[in-house]
Amino acid sequence: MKENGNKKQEQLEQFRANDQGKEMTTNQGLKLSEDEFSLKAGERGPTLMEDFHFREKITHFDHERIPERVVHARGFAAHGEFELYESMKDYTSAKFLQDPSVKTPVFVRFSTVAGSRGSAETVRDVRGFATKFYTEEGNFDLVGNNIPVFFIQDAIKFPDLIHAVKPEPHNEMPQAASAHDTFWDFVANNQESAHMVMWHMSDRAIPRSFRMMEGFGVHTFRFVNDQGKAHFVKFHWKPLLGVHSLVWDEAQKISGKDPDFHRRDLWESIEMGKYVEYELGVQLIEEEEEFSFDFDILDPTKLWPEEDVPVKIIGKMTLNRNVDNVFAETEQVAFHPGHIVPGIDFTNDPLLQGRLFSYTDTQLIRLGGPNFHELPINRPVCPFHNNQRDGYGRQTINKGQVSYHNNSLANNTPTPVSAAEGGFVHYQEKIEGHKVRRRSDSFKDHFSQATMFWNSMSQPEQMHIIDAFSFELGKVMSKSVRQQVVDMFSNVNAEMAAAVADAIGVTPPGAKESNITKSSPALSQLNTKKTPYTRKVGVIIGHDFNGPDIHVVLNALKAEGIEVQIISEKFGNIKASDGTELMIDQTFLTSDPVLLDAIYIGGGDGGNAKFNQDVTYYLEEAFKHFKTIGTTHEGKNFLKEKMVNSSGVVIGNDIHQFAHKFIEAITMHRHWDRKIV
Ligand code: HDE
Repeated sequence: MKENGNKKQEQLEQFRANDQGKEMTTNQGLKLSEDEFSLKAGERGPTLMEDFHFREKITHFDHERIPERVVHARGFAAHGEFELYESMKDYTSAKFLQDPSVKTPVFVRFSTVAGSRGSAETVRDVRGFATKFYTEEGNFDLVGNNIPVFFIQDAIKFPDLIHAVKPEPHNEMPQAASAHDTFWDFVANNQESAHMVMWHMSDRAIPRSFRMMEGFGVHTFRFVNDQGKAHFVKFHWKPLLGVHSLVWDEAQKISGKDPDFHRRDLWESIEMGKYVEYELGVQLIEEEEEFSFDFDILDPTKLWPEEDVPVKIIGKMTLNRNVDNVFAETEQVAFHPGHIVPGIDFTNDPLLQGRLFSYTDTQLIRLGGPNFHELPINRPVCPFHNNQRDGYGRQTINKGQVSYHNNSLANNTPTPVSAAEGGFVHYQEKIEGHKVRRRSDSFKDHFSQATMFWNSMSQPEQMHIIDAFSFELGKVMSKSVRQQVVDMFSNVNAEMAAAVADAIGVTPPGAKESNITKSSPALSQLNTKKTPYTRKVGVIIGHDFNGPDIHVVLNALKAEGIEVQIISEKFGNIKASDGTELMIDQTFLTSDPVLLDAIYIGGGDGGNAKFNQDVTYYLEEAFKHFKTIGTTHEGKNFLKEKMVNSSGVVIGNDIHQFAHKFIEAITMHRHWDRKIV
């Protein structure tokens, strides 16, 4: 990525340091002559207090850790740019949404919610999708998730939700998992969670990649144009690779084989120059239409079905640069839904209102004081001036004697300015009401959209939801909680609840007729974009493989941007029958079928029983996880009978035809109609 022209990168460049090839000094710049031995009174004597180098080094080390985020602790981030397709002038005065020729630098952090900073990444969880736009008018943070709704309707319940989902306090188990008593007890006793829980039990909660998931602002925001006219708006990120997920058995195994699976995938993509793209979409509702829906548009447990309120695609974000230092950038970045710019404003969504308090508050403990906005990653790219002063770690050297307003000694500057000059003016919504601790009746339908979500799922997606409930509730010790949950979800779909009840040994709820027949095809991942681009294929070969044929396949895969991993027994080169050689990228030991999207058994001779055993394991796992399998030459001999006529298993004679069909099958992501038992 070019530094030039990207204001954020130019700014960060001033803070980047390269220690390689340099002489070692203390933090005071004193050159050191020795870094291995502390200063002692005699070679075998005690360390001296005077050893400033030892003290500095150890003290710094002792203070290296900061508190992890109370939620979203495990995350990974990248830099990029946002470009607009068409001016949004009619809807918003936000400067970065006016001119399609302007590129806005962004920083995006993806995260899981429940796990601690070192937890595995492919757990069943919501994913955070937080974007900081460094605009000319200040930072705009779109702090969203990969699920468009939330568990609760009022921010005051957030500590309860998080206490319930985090490891239980008496034994700190289980890590990064909702499959335990307290989470499900919370669900059953806070039924507003029903819709979100359906998403949480669906494939959305185990994404194949950060690059293959949607992002949602969740709340309803406002766009306000330069005439002061407002629209309600919801934000969407749509990945250009489509929305794709893992299967649960695979996700669990990846947690052990590669706990860094998602960050590695993002990191490697960017390093390879296969930049990561999402389109930004907005759903817009006229102010006058606020009450025209059968749900309250301020209720964060509701989505706006795309078929009713279309998503207008307005721009594209490209992530094209990895961080230089995870702590300095990813860990220290401070997002806040309250970081907005003129032309964008809040609504009275009670969840959003509470978030506006929480995010600064949490940075104060996490980043150690009120000056976190001065950390390089958090600085806006436009100038900032006010009368705030001092505090831990203050970096700005504010000149002059005046730090108050109003004043005459500095001509009453810095000065607030009018809207015409770019000053932020809150949208003047008329508010009337009694001061109450209550929830509007319009927030009380907890099940209609949960049922709509269920109705929108394809058959395999519905099966995955039933399996997910059965797994999660199967881990719940309290039979009463299991029963309560099943009873609750019979309000979503009775058959689903009955299937779960059967799996977990509780009384099936009585049959209930739901009158909700609505579905939203946009919610099913079966209707998503499909492309083989950047998929990872394991190519398994033995000695004396057919060189020319394998090269036909490899070239065809690479031409589609598919990543190829040549796998065999040992590292080194492997010889084809024509004498050519291929370098092995991974061995059966270092790779694993769960880390790959598809397998190609290209033949050759392993020469021993271990090779056959390993190939069989790779095949069985790939088959079980509905992945594309290709075989040619001697590779065909490994196929079990159940695999031969199965969907997504491509068996080749003509090598060109095989390559074509194999890629077609990889494009499908998974072959759900395959019978795996
Ligand atoms: Fe957050 N959330 N949240 N949240 N959230 C935090 O802020 C909070 C909610 C989201 O990569 C914390 O800096 C409350 C919804 C993301 O750094 C904290 C409520 C959505 C991230 C906090 C919510 C989110 C956070 C912890 C209930 C989707 C990670 C560390 C009203 C729209 C950002 C931090 C990153 C992080 C509070 C609900 C998304 C404690 C009180 C809804 C992506 O401030």
